[in-house]
Amino acid sequence: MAPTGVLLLAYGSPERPEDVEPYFTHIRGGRTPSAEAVAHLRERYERVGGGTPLLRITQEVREALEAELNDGAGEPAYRVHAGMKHWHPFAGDVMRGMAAEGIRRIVVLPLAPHYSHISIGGYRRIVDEAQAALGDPFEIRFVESWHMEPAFLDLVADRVRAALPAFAAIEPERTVCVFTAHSLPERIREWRDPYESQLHESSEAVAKRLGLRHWRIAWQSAGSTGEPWIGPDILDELDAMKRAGFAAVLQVPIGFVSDHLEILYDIDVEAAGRAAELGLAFARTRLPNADPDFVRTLARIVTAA
Ligand code: FEC
Repeated sequence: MAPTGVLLLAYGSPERPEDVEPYFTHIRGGRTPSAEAVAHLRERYERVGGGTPLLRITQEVREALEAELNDGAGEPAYRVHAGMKHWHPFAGDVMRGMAAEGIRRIVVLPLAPHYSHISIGGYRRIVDEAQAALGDPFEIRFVESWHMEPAFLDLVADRVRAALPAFAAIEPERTVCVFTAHSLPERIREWRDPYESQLHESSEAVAKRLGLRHWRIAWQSAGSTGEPWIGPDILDELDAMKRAGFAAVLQVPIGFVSDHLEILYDIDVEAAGRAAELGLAFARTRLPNADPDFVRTLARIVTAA
């Protein structure tokens, strides 16, 4: 019997400076962004070393997940692939390769825990289009969200426990955890998108596991598209936490699972910079990346699907 295919999906990242414009144009659905916007994005990639490790980490996860899923099996029961939304290797091309390999059943797992019609719905549309273009080769199980997977919540709680000792010199009463996810345009509320409530649910579940007294939710990485985006933005929330008398802030980017631009620039440069200006002690939790506990979590999600 042909192995079951697993298709991991991630956002995609430009590999070279000259990729930034076509990548950004792809994100914008084919509309070319202004030269200033492209230059500003290129600068952010330069600030984090010329590129981000998103593709490398996703490939490490792919490899480790395949090993985890086939552990102990004689004939491999699973073949894991990784495809991207906005850059190479594009998910549709990866699906073509999986069909050519003879794979007929696939579990599609976006590497983002919370569902939104814009984000995960976008992954779904790409998969459906490729499936139709290839002549319906696959039986598909698409995992829409996994924000309440207990192993994921335990993992995030562990990352918080590991980070809090950085604030050992500050009274616990003056320390606050702020859970963040990528902001989205406010218009998602018009179609009762579950994205905001899912972020609240998962953050609350982690806070409960830890018995946190002080925790909040904020949004990060909002785009400049000329429409309102969901707030409060983390940068404004840092001001608010300072005014509320907190001395230390631990940012927990629970909406992301890998080091990439929204972590390495938006948190490590921008948010950390704002916290320093405000005189707040600041740290963030380590991302799951290709850590063994995360790979085991993904394996549980795949086998359940
Ligand atoms: O490391 C990298 O190179 C890629 C980092 C990256 C990740 C990511 C994840 C999400 N995004 C989400 C929503 C939006 C919406 C727009 C938007 C725009 C950008 C731009 C860059 C970018 N995103 Fe992203 N996103 C990453 C990178 N994102 C670069 C373009 C410049 C900018 O606005 O900063 C607005 C589209 C538009 O302009 O019309 C909406 C969501 C996620 C989390 C889920 C996921 O990972 O798929 C939601 C990683």
